[in-house]
Amino acid sequence: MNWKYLIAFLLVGSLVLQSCESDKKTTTTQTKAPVEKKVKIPAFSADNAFAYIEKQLSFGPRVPGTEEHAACKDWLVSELEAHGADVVVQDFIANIYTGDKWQSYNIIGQINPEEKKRIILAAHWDTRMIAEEDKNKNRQKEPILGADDGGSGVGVLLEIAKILKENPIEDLGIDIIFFDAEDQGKRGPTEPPNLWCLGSQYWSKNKHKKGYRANYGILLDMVGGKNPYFGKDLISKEYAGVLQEKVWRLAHGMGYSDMFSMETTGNLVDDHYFVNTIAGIPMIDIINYTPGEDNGFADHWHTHNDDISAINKRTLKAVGQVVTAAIYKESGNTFK
Ligand code: AHN
Ligand code: ZN
Repeated sequence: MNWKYLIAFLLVGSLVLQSCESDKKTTTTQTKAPVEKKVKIPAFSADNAFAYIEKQLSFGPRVPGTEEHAACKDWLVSELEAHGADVVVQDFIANIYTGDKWQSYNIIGQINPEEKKRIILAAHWDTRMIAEEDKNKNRQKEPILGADDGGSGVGVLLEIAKILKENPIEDLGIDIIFFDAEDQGKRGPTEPPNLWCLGSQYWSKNKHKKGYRANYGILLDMVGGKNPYFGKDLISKEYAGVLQEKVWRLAHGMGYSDMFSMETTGNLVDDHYFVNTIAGIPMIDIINYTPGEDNGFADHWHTHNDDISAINKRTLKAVGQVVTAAIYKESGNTFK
């Protein structure tokens, strides 16, 4: 065979092959299942999460507009950056129901910022300006330390940021969002829900990046108390029911059925409510709430007993390990 024929033969052959491939492409465009990879799920350290809570408490109560709050913000930013996150601080003024206008900050730590497929892990980082549930009337006007209510979710997520630095994942972006001014709302059955969760409302209307999208989000709120009851709240069920189901099934498979209850709880207004309804991103809440009991929250809730003694390491471990497993399984496309 002479060279000219050989080259012509190869050219025609490759054209035929190419056309076959483009045929294949056009016929298999629907739901091509992503490749499943077995990923190792790193161990979550409850000791580290506990230390991150202690560190937050060392600043004092983190009420928006105070020095303690600003100092803790700087530390949170540096800690996320130390764990390799690309951090955006979103400044805003929180208009509190009292008429106060407080300087507030949403803190967003982006991991793999260029990845299209993204998951949000969120918690509020502010602490309540009053202790209206405290038995001691003289101290009800003082702000709380918020070890569980404020500290716990952040502590768990900082440990997850550390894990992500030490065990990098590919093909998946994570945004750790610390919402501010969640807990400065007005209590009462007739009060509008939008007096709460001012940071998540602000973020949902003004995302940190133009055109920002995430596949879904997981919110942690009061995830450090002893003997918690993590039931399925109805807001999560309505807007992100499939995800809620998957996370609760995962928790049961990991041996945490004593904390994660398959029962539904109630319509809990929390940061996830606004992310679901305003931003349109499905987000579930893992929150210690027992319906029908008094206010439904733990005994230390909105009291001065919400200090480090309210924190239980086994609870931190359960929540932290479940969320860690969810994201590593997601990165391996085996979260089902
Ligand atoms: C209300 O009490 C309206 N929502 C519960 C959200 C919350 C308060 N999370 C922590 N503190
Ligand atoms: Zn609270």
